Amino acid sequence: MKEKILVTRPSMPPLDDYIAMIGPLWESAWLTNMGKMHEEFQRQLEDYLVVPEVSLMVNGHMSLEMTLQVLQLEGEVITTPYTFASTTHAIVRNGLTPVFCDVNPDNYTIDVTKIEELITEKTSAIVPVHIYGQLCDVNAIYEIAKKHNLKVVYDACHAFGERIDHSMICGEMVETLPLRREDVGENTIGVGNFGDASIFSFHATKVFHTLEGGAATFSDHRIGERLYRLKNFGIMSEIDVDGVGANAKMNEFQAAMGLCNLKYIDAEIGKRKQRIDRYREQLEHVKGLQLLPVQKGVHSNYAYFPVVFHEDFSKSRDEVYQLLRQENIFTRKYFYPLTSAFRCYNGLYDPADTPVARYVSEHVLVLPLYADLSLDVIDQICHIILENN
Ligand code: T4K
Repeated sequence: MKEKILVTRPSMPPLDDYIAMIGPLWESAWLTNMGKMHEEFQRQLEDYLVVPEVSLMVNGHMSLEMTLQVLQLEGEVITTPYTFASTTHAIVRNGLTPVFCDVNPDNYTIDVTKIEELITEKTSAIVPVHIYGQLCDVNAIYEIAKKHNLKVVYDACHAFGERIDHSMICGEMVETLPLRREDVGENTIGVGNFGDASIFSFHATKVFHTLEGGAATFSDHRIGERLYRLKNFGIMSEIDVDGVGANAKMNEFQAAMGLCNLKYIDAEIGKRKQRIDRYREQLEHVKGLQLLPVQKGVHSNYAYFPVVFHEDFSKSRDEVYQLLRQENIFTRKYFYPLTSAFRCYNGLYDPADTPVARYVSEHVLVLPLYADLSLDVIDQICHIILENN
């Protein structure tokens, strides 16, 4: 391949759209600290995600870190090690102890049958991850959290814009959700409505981006008020600071990019679907390859295309990685190593405690996927994978 193919490539709105959007910023000279673009983007996002409230942030990581702080958690937090560094770091940077639960072998989200055995009197919350946009078992997590009085913060960084059919959600939980009229009308629920809060990333590499950026969604207005202060150092007024906050604000240029990209998001998701369909046509039902399941009742955003190369496939994950690299195609081993195996946590956790997560991380490869990826390139990638199989 002459051209280098990377695992992803940000979708860019037409340049003229962005220039028109940021023009007023030169005139107003108001560049950050919750300006007009920020307000408008927040409003449009609440509509798009169909959630009661959005708090915009500088990135997904700070959205999680700040939200965990706002909830004033203590002690232990049950989460999974099969994720990006951010999820675990955000817990640790809040002075909390991550307790790693294994993932289920079908879609690599938290194994809800193993959560309860990890709960102790120190447990204050669960931080599940909708990994690759695969929705966790939100019904089971709701039941466990209610029974043990735990907070739930979903890392939904991969799940932007996803929706689930009402019929898939247990009746009792639906009654607790502060659903907006649009939700009921469309008979689907935006993924940001589950738990006490959900966190999204708008990093350049995501389905939807604001250069860098992120957000928390929630229904309790008090969370929004505290986030609003804490993302700006805890400043209440010129002379009053009431909270050990940080600087986690989204600036006006990020918000402007968000407003531009929001116009194209449905088309973006549609193109991703076409590309995933092309991969699936060739890789589905091949012995030794495991693709993500199509989740019943979930309106996917087609965020990633991971393949697990089992031992009975003709090539190992690392061989496929190398073969593709020789052809100028750069896949990624998301998510290897497990966060519990990171050098910075050396000796604290044992990856053997989460054997399914460890196995998946040692066998998974995320293949290139973005809206403008040519279908021919996908065919070539599949050819290289399947050659001599
Ligand atoms: N929770 C989860 C589950 C997450 O996956 C993430 C982020 C977070 C929380 C935290 O959200 P943020 O704080 O990041 O908003 C990338 C992204 O930087 C990261 O946002 C993402 N997850 C993670 C899965 O992927 P790296 O270390 O792989 O990034 P990098 O620079 O190697 O880029 C990946 C590929 O994208 C490269 O092949 C090049 C291409 N690329 C990258 C950039 C930055 C571009 O084509 N253009 C670009 O501007 O982490």
